[in-house]
Amino acid sequence: MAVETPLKGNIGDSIKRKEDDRFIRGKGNYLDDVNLPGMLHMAINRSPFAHARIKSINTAAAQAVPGVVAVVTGELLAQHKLAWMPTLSGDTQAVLATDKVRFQGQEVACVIANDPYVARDAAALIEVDYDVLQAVVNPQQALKPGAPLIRDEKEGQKDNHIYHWEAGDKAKTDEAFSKADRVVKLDTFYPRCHPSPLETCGIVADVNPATGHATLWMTSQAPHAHRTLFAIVAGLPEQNIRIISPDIGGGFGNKVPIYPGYVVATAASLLIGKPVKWVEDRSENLISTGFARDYYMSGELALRNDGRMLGLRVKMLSDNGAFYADAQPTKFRAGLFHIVTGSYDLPAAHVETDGAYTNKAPGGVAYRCSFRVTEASYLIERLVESAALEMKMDPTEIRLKNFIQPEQFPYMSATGFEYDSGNYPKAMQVALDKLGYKELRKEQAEKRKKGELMGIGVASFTEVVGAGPGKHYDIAGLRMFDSAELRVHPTGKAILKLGVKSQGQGHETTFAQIVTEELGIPAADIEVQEGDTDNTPYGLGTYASRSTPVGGAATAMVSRKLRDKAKIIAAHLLEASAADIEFDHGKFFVRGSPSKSKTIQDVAFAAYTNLPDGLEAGLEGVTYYDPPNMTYPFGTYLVVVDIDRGTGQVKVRRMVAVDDCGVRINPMVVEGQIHGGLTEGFGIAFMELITFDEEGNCIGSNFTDYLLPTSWETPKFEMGETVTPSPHHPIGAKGVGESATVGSPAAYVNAVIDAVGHLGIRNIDMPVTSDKVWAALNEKGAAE
Ligand code: MCN
Ligand code: CUM
Repeated sequence: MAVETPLKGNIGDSIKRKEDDRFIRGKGNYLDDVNLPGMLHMAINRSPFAHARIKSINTAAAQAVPGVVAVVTGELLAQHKLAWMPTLSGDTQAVLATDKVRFQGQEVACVIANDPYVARDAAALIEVDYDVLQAVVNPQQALKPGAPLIRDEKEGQKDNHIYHWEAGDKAKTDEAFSKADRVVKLDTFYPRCHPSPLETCGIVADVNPATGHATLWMTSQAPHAHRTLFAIVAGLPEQNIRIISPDIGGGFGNKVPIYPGYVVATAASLLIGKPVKWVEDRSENLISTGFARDYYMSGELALRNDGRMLGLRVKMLSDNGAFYADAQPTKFRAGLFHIVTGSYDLPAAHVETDGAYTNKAPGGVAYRCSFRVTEASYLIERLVESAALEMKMDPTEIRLKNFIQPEQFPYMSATGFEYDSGNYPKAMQVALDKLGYKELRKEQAEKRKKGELMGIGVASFTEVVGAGPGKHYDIAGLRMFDSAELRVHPTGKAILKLGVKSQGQGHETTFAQIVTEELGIPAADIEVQEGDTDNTPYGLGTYASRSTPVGGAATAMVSRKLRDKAKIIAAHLLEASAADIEFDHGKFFVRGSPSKSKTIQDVAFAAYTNLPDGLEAGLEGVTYYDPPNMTYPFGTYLVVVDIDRGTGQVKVRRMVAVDDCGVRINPMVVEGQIHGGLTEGFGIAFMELITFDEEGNCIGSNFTDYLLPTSWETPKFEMGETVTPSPHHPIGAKGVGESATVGSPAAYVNAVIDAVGHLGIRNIDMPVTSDKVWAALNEKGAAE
């Protein structure tokens, strides 16, 4: 019987995820698992109103509850200059409201008690006297003259407008439109949805009154950046702050912002001198933490009669809620909406965007999105679908006609982005073959004759992930590079420390694999550490699928640094010159004689025991990597749906997803990322919605109103791949963590429109629920 040799964990090996061992045994260490002696608990009193002036706050009843240690109000925080804090986009946000509440669920006061339930009960006893004001619940309403002013505390703020921003070339775009045979227009809305990680947000703040050291266990996707911001906001010396991000039960962007609860718990621990824990419940997470989208988009595509695209014009209006708190580079106010030209060779484009304050929770960019790429991708893919429909072209044909061609890379887009590499026609072909596209079109035609509704949706998305370079990208002024520190111990085992932070993406496995490939140490012998600011090198954290493009590149580079030193040591051991040493998968040998070799383990031991004269001991190093460009993963997604004319119910019959994220480090992990993203895309397209009534009451504040897909609803996915390496990444990898959430919603919606387009239905906004589909059919006299 053949014995299977276990995979060493080189690039391309689908080894099992190391971290899952502790997760599936229930041995993970999540925020709520952190318990310290003498720890107190915090609960938050939140506003029931979306917009109201605070007349008075009476804390007496709460204070009188046995077990309550303190009640913190905005007034108390104001004495320490902590009632307001800066947001990641340079605005300010109330930590605890002092003047007004500006969204339902806003933090008003906090109770600190010796028991979490006592804290909750007491928080409910805080009496707040409100003067209710008119609420503004959408950005169109917010920008009307005479709309209630939400941010009246901001000096110089006379209305609810936040920013106006443009990209591309207006004159050139206008010219393209004037020469066009036809213009196709689409107005669409990408509704507010929520990342909804399984684990909500929380903190255990432990400020030592004797030393002044603050240890903060925090659900943070970016612990280093958060530490710097804490140092600046709280005025604490940065070396006295240690942020530890323990195991994270999903982030999806929700754990990028700094939330008021973190700040109050830290302040409370500082004032009381005891550790304070705060953990949100599900509704608190849904109503007050970083949401996603809420974007109104209007696109126009200028075309020639043969289907060639000439220009793109886009206007967007973004609902940012009461505080402008998107995490996004300061240079790009609307994030990476620039790549709205997608996979197409568009000679001209002009993008305009405005942001408005409303009486809704702040946030806006979170949820597998790379700073608004999701909305951009949705718009262009829906717009191309509309064009195909109006021009009676096959949606694959119009795409093939306009794709940026493989030989055009590196490609400079009309809005000034340099796409690194791609082969769009190939990804589409692989997807079409896998689906059996032609046959299905025939089936569709047959069905249509019988009055049955079947649709095939196409989306050929390109996204952009992996911020920096630092000269173009920053968060709150901090340049976006990332880092890796590698220590190889005498026995040849290693510890890799990273500036990024996994929330479930499998970093402990995949980053070890990069070292395995570069140095030959088996992945099982490499411990990956992240998320502790005292013990990992500075980095900007994990979001925008930047870990592999940036942290992964840093890992490869630090491994190569160590390899160069290892060659000098190997030369010493082999009594040769370092220039003659070759390396192949963990073995060093003199060029031409591979039989006499030293392993990386031999070399590691020698690094501490037997060094050539003059060489420093040890085998360790650190690399800070500032990428020359971002990476541009892409793919084609195809969806087949059947629609019931009696109920409007949409059934996803098939979903084929072909992704290209360059070189795959661990194909199984990549597929897992895509599965998750396709599921989220499905939820966004068909189920998830956070909406608000006229008074600003949040509808969608729990999982019976806000519908996440379970295994019952989720379709089966058929996956395929192409590999177009990134030319500037040391191992050719592009990010993949967001691709499927970015690319799939348009594919699902396009499938629905493909099924009903012949009836004259051009658009149904997400979530495409059966009642909306039925109503659209009914309007055209096509419902049963
Ligand atoms: N990978 C690979 N080969 C590639 C690209 C990636 O093997 N060519 C592996 C990576 O090494 C890593 C994983 O795939 O283990 C995702 O890598 P990457 O695309 O670099 O994304 P990040 O690690 O930076 O993760 C961030 C991304 C984002 S922005 C969101 S939001 C999101 C996502 O990842 N949140 C997630 N996927 C998630 N998955 C889980 N389980 N939980 C989340 O909160
Ligand atoms: Cu924008 S969600 Mo992810 O980039 O953490």
